[in-house]
Amino acid sequence: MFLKWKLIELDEVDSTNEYAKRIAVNSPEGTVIVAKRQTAGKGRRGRSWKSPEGGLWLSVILKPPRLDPRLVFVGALAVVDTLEDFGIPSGIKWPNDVWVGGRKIAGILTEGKEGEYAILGIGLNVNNPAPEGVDNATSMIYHTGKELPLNLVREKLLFHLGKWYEVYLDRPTVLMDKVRERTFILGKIVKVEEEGRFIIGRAIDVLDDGSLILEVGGELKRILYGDVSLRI
Ligand code: BT5
Repeated sequence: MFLKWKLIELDEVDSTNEYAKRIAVNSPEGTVIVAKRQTAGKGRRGRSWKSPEGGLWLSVILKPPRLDPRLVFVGALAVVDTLEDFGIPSGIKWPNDVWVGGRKIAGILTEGKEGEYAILGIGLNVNNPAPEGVDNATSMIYHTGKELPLNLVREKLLFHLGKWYEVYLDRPTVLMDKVRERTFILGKIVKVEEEGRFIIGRAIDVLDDGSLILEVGGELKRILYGDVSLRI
């Protein structure tokens, strides 16, 4: 059974993830906070996420049985499927970006408190121009050539989120099969930043637990969490 969404629509907020965290304990699973603009949109590790009007900025409150790093892929696959609905081919840059034609169109930020809640935050550039001062960003409007009804994009995204969340809960290996299919870095030489160190190697696989396998100087190395850049 799909989640029942309960929407909280805001004109402006600091960050939908922060708002979601403030209300998570007392809110049902499936509560969605969506804002027209964020004044302090967040990426990972204190980075900022540019969130002008025209984009889709939302956070979903979930109550999974346990926190699991693979939740990020629920968001990434939902974005990929949504883009496909609008005729835009995309791929996942492990672990939390979605790219179109070599540029980042969406980012996912998961947070949570064990035993209490998980927050799945998604930022997708839709009608907003790719933000200035950000390398390699793109927006749906550049690929469709026309503005899209934001509500329709949101509806599609929530539909796919509900679908992939069920797969994540019931059949996580099926979720990971899809992630492997949609991850465009496999086979490529990448540079990964892991806890302040850079590792260069060939991306070989994504394991069922969500980790990335790199081949570095003939040896296999497992990366649990990191920032990947393509080395072209
Ligand atoms: C992410 O972090 O990609 C996760 C972004 C999650 C944003 C959503 S919006 C709704 C919810 N509420 C929040 O406050 N956050 C979530 P990371 O992998 O750390 O990437 C951050 C980097 O992406 C920045 O340092 C910029 O280089 C780039 N960036 C910032 N804004 C962007 C945008 N609108 N489009 C593309 N790239 C952007």
